[in-house]
Amino acid sequence: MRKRDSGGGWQAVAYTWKKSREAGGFWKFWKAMRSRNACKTCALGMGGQKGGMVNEAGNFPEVCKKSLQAMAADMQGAIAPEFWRKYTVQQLATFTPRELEHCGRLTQPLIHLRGSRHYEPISWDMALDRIAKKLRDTPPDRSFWYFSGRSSNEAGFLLQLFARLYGTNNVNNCSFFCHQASGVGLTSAIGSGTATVDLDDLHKADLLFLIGGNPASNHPRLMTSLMELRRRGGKVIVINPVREIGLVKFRIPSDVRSMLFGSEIASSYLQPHIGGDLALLSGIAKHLDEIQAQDKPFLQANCLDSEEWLAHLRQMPWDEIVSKSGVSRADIATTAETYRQSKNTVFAWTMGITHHLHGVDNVQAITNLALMRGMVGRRSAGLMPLRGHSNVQGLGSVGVTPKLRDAIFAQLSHEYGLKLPTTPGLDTLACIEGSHRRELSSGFCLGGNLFGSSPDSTFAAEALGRLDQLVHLNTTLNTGHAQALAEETILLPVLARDEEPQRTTQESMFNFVRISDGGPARHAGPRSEMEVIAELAKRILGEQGGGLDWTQLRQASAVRDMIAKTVPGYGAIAQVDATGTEFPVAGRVLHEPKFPTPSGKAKLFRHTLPENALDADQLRLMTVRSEGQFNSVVYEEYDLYRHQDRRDVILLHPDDISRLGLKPEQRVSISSSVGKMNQILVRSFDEIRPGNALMYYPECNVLVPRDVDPQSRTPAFKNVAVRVGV
Ligand SMILES: Nc1nc2c(c(=O)[nH]1)N[C@H]1C(S)=C(S)[C@@H](COP(=O)(O)OP(=O)(O)OC[C@H]3O[C@@H](n4cnc5c(=O)[nH]c(N)nc54)[C@H](O)[C@@H]3O)O[C@H]1N2
Ligand SMILES: Nc1nc2c(c(=O)[nH]1)N[C@H]1C(S)=C(S)[C@@H](COP(=O)(O)OP(=O)(O)OC[C@H]3O[C@@H](n4cnc5c(=O)[nH]c(N)nc54)[C@H](O)[C@@H]3O)O[C@H]1N2
Ligand SMILES: [Mo]
Repeated sequence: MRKRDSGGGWQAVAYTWKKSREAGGFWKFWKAMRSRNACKTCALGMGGQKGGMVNEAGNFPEVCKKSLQAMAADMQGAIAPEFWRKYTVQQLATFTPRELEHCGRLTQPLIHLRGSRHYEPISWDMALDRIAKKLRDTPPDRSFWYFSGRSSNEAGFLLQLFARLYGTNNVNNCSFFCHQASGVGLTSAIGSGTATVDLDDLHKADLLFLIGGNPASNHPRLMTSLMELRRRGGKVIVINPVREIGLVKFRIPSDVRSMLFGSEIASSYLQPHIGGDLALLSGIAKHLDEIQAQDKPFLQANCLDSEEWLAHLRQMPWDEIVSKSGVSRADIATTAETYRQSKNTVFAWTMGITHHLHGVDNVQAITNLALMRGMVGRRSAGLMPLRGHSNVQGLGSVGVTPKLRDAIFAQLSHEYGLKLPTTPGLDTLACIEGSHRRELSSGFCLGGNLFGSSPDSTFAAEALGRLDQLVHLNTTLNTGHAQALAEETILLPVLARDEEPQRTTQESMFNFVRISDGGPARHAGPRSEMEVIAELAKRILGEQGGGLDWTQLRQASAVRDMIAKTVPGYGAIAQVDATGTEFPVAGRVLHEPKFPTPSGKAKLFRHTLPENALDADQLRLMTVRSEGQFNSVVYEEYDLYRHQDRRDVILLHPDDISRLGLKPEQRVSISSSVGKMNQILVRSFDEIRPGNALMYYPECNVLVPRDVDPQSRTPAFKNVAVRVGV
């Protein structure tokens, strides 16, 4: 493959044409992309009432490749009825994630019973009956309820409510594999778990720290904001062990100048070791303290524990900071100087920060650095976790967490008189582990690919395999449907967001609630998620419905009324039907230094730097996304910007290749404490910091151990010690 000098560009435009042909013609595709529905991919919050490809500030066109891929995937034909007779589950288990996604849309309910060779079609009525019967016979705390991040606020609210009325708090979403550390870290420091900025703040910043993320691939629309920031004279400091080409230079498809010449994105690029961020961030703060660049009045007036924190930094040895971060003292000083000169800094971060055993510490360290110069609690500056799924944040807001937030619990109990469980409930990995110990026997998944996303795939398959029943509501086939079969596995085909018969809502990472109008179903067969949930609730909770009328709750507007009355900041959702107006969640964006903590002040946290040393023959492995995938769904095998044409590769720095006596293109085995992958191709990759390695998720989840960050329960997907065997 020809090495590229930039991300984006004509290739992205040509891709639009290719996808539109696959989807049955340009106009059909264009209409689908422009329909009034929130974009299906990341949480930047495109689309909604102003029409597709429009951002929250009303700018058009905002195109990204992933949204095209997701749309084309939903516009696929149906999986033919013969398919299920033709392929055994054993054969399906050998399909790659890409092959499974391209089989087409799921349109009929299916069941697989242990011992049977095939999935069998089953009617909706029979499928729902079987699920209802099994759940009625199961003690509620032996069940778990997993949510991905693509479902609407309405479906999410309804399913968590049903699960609790049924009797369990084993309710969780993919956040425990994603941004949980951001939520926990931010809440501990500033009392609120989401971004403190809106799009307007981002557009006024003069410096952005981009830490542990690859938005050129994963949040492409952010690239326009970064280009504009540079054009108005601002700076972008990238912190990433990999020099991602799209973060060096990007060609924004909607901008002529950028398309022709490319836009420089990073003004400086720091390449720490994997896991070196905590040391690096502490080092930047230590340098600022040494040059007396902290905002003392702000710290005194608005923060707790700043003196203790500074004292802790002062005794932290520079040697330790430099060796653990992998960044030189001089580079740390230069970065601190750049930050000192900035008037309005925004800190953005993604999985390179959260996927660690010290993910919460990482997030607190970012917050410390921002507070140190008074960059939180005012306009044009602040904290911005770049969220994953298009509605993962909304699901968290409306109650998809094990323990229900006190405010929601109180409202549901008082306003509606509901009896809800008070147990702590289990997080995502705890549900997998409980299944393995046979303490859980029923699983219900609203979207996603729980098997494919979990660490230690061998263990995850065993665990899910021990369940009596596993139910999936999905749009397409994925690896979980073939490689993690329970005693009885049921697939229920559901409508995508833009096929819903009723309006739904989604919350973007800027805390802005977007409206999706829905649209005509593309296939007969799939049902609305809300309809399936309400029907099951009716069958399981019986006449009394746990105190609610589940026939009425099929109406999205009735669900929104409940959300308005119970979810903090969501009052305006009650007007969505009358006015069609999108709204910011109240109380989230922080433009005043009044923090929603018990004391009203923000808090600074002290950290010890984690050991990051390896044996001489070990490497630190990060498991990441390629340009051609959305999580466990692989659309294309190639990774355009890292110029890789296949996925069964390990990317190593040339120095490590020679140090370990390897050769590029050689086949090797990669082993960790939990698993081994054979026949992996060594690829020479100058862009990675020596000592570190890169492989593609989800295939390499067999190597990721189940150790989690004790504070957020998130696995260290980005820091796996591995050995290369020949
Ligand atoms: N196209 C596309 N878009 C997506 C997704 C997708 O799969 N495809 N997924 C969505 C979801 S759910 C999420 S959560 C986001 C994910 O968005 P990202 O977090 O950008 O995705 P990853 O591929 O996991 O990449 C993480 C980046 O972190 C860097 N990194 C790894 N380890 C470290 C470290 O220790 N320190 C630092 N500083 N950096 C490190 C890697 O080099 C890589 O550039 O994207 C969302 N958007
Ligand atoms: N090794 C490693 N593991 C990781 C990560 C990593 O970086 N490295 N990243 C982690 C992260 S950040 C995340 S968020 C998780 C992702 O975890 P999940 O959210 O569980 O997984 P996805 O792959 O996004 O789910 C894909 C499936 O969603 C279904 N789907 C698509 N649209 C819809 C819809 O509208 N409704 C319904 N009901 N279903 C739909 C499709 O059938 C598709 O097969 O993975 C985590 N696992
Ligand atoms: Mo994610």
